[in-house]
Amino acid sequence: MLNRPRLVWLFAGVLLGLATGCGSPSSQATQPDVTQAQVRVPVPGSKMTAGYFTIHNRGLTPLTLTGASSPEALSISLHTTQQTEGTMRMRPLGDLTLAPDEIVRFSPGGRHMMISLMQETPLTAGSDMVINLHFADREDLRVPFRISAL
Ligand SMILES: [Cu+2]
Repeated sequence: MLNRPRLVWLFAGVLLGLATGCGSPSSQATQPDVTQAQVRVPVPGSKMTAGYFTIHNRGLTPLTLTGASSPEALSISLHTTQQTEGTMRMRPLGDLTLAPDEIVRFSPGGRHMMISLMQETPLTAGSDMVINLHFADREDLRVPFRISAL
């Protein structure tokens, strides 16, 4: 019996990989796709900044993002932003589970990473900061975040 739906699914996955311009080898097809990874240039003198990215669960099972860390940061927290009585408030996001093929965006005014930097290292626009994303169900993902004047 021909297993046509599975063939179509695999083919779609290949097309998706091409469309997103992902250079990873096809053996890594289930690796989460992280794009638009950016860290805001900190205000001069500040050790706090924010990071944003888009994550796509390309696997066939749920993916749970539990946190992030960096050799250049004392701590990184995942936050969400909620409007309460006209005020924007940040709250811890907690574990974030993505269904297969789900895409979640961290963007200014919404979900973000709160980054407490190790020291007042000048993070220059255009350079990269490595951030490791942690998951409940797979090994860490090492992502270069572009330092940007967002
Ligand atoms: Cu925050």
